[in-house]
Amino acid sequence: MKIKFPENFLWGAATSGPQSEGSKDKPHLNVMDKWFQLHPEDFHNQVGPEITCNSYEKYPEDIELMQRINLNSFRTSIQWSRLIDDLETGTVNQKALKYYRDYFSRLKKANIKLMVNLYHFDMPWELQEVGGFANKHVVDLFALYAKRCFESFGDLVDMWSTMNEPIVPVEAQYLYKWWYPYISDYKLAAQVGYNTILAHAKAVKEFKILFANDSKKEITVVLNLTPSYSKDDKPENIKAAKLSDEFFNKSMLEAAVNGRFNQEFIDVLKADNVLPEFNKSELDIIANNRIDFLAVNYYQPRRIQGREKPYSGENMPDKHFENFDWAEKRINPHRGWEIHPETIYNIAMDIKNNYNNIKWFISENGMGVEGEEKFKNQDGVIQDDYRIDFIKEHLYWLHKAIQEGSNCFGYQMWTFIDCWSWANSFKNRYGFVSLDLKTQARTIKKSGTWISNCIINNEFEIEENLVNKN
Ligand code: BGP
Repeated sequence: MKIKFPENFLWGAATSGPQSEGSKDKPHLNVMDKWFQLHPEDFHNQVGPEITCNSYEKYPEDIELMQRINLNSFRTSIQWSRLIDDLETGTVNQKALKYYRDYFSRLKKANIKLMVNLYHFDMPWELQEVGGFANKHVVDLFALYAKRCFESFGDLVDMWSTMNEPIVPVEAQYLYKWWYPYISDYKLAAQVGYNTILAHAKAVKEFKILFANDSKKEITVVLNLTPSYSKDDKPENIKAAKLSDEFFNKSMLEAAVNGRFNQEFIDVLKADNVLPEFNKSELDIIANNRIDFLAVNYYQPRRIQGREKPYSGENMPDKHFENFDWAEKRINPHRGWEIHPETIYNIAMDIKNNYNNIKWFISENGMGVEGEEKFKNQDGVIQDDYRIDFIKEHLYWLHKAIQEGSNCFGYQMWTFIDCWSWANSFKNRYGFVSLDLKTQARTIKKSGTWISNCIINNEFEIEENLVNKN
């Protein structure tokens, strides 16, 4: 069956500054750089973020590769810890300015639509030390940094995003101790979540002021949506799944799209005694500075039930729900994440029906695989047919949603060239292009060639066995 996409559909790939540039010439460390210095043993094979893909030096070559696989869009992020010399006054580092301007200009010349994100988990270390987004002064410094970015690159960037997955540091750094500084504190996490939304809204405010006379300039936030499915129809499980959605999806989605928080969510935070400190003028900033379009990272859903036994642990969101292991799930064993392509359709319909059919696109989707070298053919090209099937299945459901009126205008994969990741380093590879860590050589994978054909034709052929495979 042929699947055809609308004209001008954006096809691309996403990465981030801290995961692709390397740290050469940066005036500051960020929290991930420092975490590696303090605890290299936390990182897969003890590989840190100093080099990553060295896109700091190799970006001209990278852009040529993007052209070879016909990408018409690309996302990366500016590193706060690279661009700004004096974090308090927001003075711009001249080397960084030159680097990003050249990088972005070359993308423009190559006709690749550029989306630039401002924050991808990479809090400058000095600011992390004073609390990161737990500190409202840091919120203001973020808005200042955002303003510098808009001023410095406004002429080169097609689409802007304030942050990537703002709920993730709340979970990883302040609730579940996955990442440095390994805090588990529900009240603090709620404050960090709220302050992060405020930082986003203050950045949007700077954007709207600076570009008040240019209605073509648009800004978003990249949200990772992980819809919660209830184990069954029992009211206590449905309620638990709904609440899990409030915490991990709707909190950010409502604030970004509708400028508000759901009353049900506020009531739960109040009852749990963790309501963050806020004031009326901050709520006004959130209400008045909404996004122009939405960017969605989709990897996996959540499977949720009510607590089976009475909860006796610490005060945590988890007192209201727990994960359940769905026996029928398909899983990517390398990353441990469920593969459920149909969820992309459900997300699209939720946006259509409950978020004013706001225009949106998939800003990340992907499959991380360990040990891909074993799939190399004689020419050294990785035969990642599993990734091609993964993309086809997700695009099938996305296309169905578009046919049913979803306002989706693009699809970007995580990632372009295999990149470094938080704690996992280079364990799981996601790219259309493989990276040899010793030589830094880049080689297009089979999926890279596949996507280049898909982009040229704006369509692809899907086999019957991949349709409705869920
Ligand atoms: C997303 C992040 C990316 C990227 C990706 C893959 O949540 O935005 O930064 O890393 O997930 O995840 P991981 O690298 O942990 O496998």
